[in-house]
Amino acid sequence: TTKKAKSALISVFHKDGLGPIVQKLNELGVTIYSTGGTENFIKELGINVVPVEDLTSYPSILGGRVKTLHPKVFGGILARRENKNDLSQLDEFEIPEIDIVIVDLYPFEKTVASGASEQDIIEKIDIGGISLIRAAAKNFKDVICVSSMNQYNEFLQIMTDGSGETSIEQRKNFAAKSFAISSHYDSAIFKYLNKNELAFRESFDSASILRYGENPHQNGYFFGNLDDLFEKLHGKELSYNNLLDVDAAVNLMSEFKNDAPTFAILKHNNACGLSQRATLKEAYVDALAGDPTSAFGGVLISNKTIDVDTAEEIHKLFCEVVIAPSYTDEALKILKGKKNRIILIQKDIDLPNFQYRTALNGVLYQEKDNKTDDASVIKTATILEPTSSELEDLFFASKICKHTKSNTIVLAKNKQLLASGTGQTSRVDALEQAIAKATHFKFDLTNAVMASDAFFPFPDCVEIAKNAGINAVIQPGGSIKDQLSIDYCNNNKMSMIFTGTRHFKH
Ligand code: 93A
Repeated sequence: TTKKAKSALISVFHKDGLGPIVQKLNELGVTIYSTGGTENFIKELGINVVPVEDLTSYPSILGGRVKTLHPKVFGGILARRENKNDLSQLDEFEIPEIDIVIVDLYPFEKTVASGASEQDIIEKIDIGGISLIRAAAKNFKDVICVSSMNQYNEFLQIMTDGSGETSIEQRKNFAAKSFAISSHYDSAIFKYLNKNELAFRESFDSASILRYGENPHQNGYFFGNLDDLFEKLHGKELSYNNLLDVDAAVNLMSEFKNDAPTFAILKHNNACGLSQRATLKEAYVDALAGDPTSAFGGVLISNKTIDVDTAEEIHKLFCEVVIAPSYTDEALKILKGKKNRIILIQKDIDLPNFQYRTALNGVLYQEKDNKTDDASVIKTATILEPTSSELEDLFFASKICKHTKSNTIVLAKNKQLLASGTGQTSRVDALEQAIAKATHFKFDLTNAVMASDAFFPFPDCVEIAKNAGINAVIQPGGSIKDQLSIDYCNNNKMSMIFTGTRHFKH
């Protein structure tokens, strides 16, 4: 189990401290293979060194990304010295045994800490070095692996004491250190690539005590830093329910961020009014018209600066929260006219791209639904194509649908939300709720469009829609009974497009 080393592969980022080791190995008659920079360093000490390129008969390529990744290198490290087949293959392919591997990895963490660019950081993800370490450590029965400059001294001592011989205990000990190095290294890369999520988790350290939870008899807290996202200009503290509504509002409005003036009114996390118009005032007025009853006590959000005309209209309404990218001075003065009204400036900062919620005795995590239906993904399922204005309304409705509790049906016309069915246990219920609401507020559904968050399992929805005057439909498609809905549309001069993407929101 004691091994006398015949050859070593040395590839190190930090060369300082390596001198005495190569002197020693040279004295012991060990053949040294090495990579570019390390090879130069050794040569300058006047010590014989074989470029790894001579071993592989390959140059270092891709700007150094591939220099040691070669069977001639890894074969010599991984061959089991007690295995006849392994040894005869080394013979066959003229691969020398490598008994010592010395690596010091690209300084990934230091590069991240230096504030380098992403591209520079990515280049500092060591691939060949980490592979050498893992291979040598795996084969600790025959190979000793030095996996960091911090181990140079200890290794030199072993070489000196044993005259080039190492014991199985020493090799196993270095193997364990090697995997500590490689796992730490990969964890650092993981942390870097997940920095947003980790920063999010750190924000849990700062909890704000809320007045109460969803109801006054429940305690409530918010873990996070709202100041990162909003500048609060006026009003009382945001409550637990306000926060949920504000979250729903900013996610919904993110769909319309760069569009014409758009205004949305939310209640219980769903849009009860939303419209897009030439001016923000018109957008507000037509959003309110969608459901003036529900708008009472709602959360309002705009994608544009709130001007005085819009503020005058908003001021007539009792609302909990107003959110906008900015406000004119005059508009702000008017909105501040109600003591408790919360006025927020939404900063131009991306929200986290993931969601957590508790479930049973654990936590659910998911990526956000980042897919927005647009012309690039749709397929017309019917003979009739939607007209271009219907198509615009279909996408408009589908964006609202995505941010409304399932099951949902959204009805829209001329960039105005007419009504939606929200959080129903059946799609038919959702549609009937939407039609009843639209009718209640005296909307004419002729030529309105319908969006559904998920496919229609039966043709009942398209039939009910048609009877209400709707001619164009957007839905994911994918039911085994799609054809029944398609046939109904084709027989009744309706157009229907499939998006292929379901937008459940529970
Ligand atoms: O870019 S790499 O991942 N590709 C490789 O094949 C490779 N082999 C060794 N980096 C690679 N290395 C690393 O190069 C070592 O871990 C060490 O940090 C560095 C030594 O390069 P040089 O000897 O040219 O200074």
